[in-house]
Amino acid sequence: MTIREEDLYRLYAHIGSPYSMKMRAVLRYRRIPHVVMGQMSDWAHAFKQVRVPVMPVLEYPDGSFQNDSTPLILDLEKRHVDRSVIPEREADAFLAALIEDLADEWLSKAMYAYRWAFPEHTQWTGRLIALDQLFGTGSPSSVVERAGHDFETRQVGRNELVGCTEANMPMLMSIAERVLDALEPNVVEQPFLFGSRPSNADFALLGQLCQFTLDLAALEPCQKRAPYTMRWCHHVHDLSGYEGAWRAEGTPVSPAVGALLTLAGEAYLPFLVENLKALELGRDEVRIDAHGLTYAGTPFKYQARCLAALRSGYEGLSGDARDEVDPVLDGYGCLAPLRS
Ligand SMILES: N[C@@H](CCC(=O)N[C@@H](CS)C(=O)NCC(=O)O)C(=O)O
Repeated sequence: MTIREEDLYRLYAHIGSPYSMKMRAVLRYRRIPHVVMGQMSDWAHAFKQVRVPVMPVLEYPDGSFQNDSTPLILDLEKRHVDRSVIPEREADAFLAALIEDLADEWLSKAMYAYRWAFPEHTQWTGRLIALDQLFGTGSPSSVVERAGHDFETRQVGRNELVGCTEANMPMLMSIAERVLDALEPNVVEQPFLFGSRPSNADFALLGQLCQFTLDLAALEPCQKRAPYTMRWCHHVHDLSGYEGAWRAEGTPVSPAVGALLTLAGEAYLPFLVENLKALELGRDEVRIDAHGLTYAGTPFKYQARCLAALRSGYEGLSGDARDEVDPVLDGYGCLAPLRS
C-alpha cells in the first residue's frame, strides 16, 4: 500500500514529551497514516498555528492544526472508524475518560517531579532533551550542552508552579507508586484496563509512564517496583500489529481500574474540586489532604475545565450507563465530586 502525501497527518512531537508519546502511540495503534516531525525548526511553525503553544501539535491532512491530546483523540475517532480507542460500552468509556484525565493531570505531576526535582539528575535530563530538540541539526555538543542548561534552568524554575515542591514530594511519589502498583499485575494478566484492547486511558498512562523509563530518578525505583509495567510501556509505544478485545459484558471492572478509581476518589477529584473552589474564591492556593499526605499548589483554569468536562460527560450518560457506572463510581468515592 502506498500512502499518499495528501492523506498524511503530521505530529509535531518529541520523545521527552509525555503527551507526544501518548498521541504517537494512538496514531500507530489506529494505523492512521502519519509522520512524526521531530525537528525544532518545524515546531516553531506548528506552534504559530495553535492558540496555546504546547506539545504535541497535530497537522491534519487538510493543513489545519490542532493540539491538546484529549480532544484530539476524540476528533480522530470521528474521522476514522477502525481500531477505536474509546471503550465500546458507554460506562467504560466514561471510566476511561476519568482515568485518562487522572494520568494527564495528576500522574503528570509525579512525572515532572522525577524529571526536574532531583537536582543530581537534571543536568543530564536537560542535555538529553536538548539533543532531542536539536536532533539532526548537526549542532556541536557545546551547543547541546548550552541548550540543555537553558532548558534545565527553565524547567527547574517551574517546579513550584506545577507543584513539585519539597513539601509535596511524598504525595507526588505516592501517586506514581499507586499507579504502578495498580498496573503491575494487570499488564501481565490483561494487559489493558478495559480488556485486552487499549483505550485512551491506557495511552494516557503510557505517555507519563514511558518517561519513567527515560529519567534516571524514576528509572531505578520504578523498575524495582513495577518491572512489567516499565516493559509494558515499550509494547504500548507501538501496537500497530496488535489486536485485542474489550472486556466481556457482566464482568466486574478490573482491580487495576478499581485501584485507579480509588486514587481518583481519594485525591484527584478532590483536587479538581478544590482547584475550582480556589479559582472561584480568588485564592492563590489549592490544598488537599489525601492518603495521610498533603498537596498544596497553584490553581489552574485548565484543570477547572477538566472537571467541567468530566461533569458534563457524566451528565450526558444514558440512564442505562448511569445504572451501571453509578455503583462503581460511588464505591470508589468518585460519584459525589462528579455530581456537584
Ligand atoms: N493538555 C495538553 C498538555 C500538553 C503539554 O503540556 N505539553 C507540554 C510538553 S509534554 C508542553 O508543551 N509544555 C509547555 C512548555 O514546555 O512550554 C495535552 O494533553 O496535549
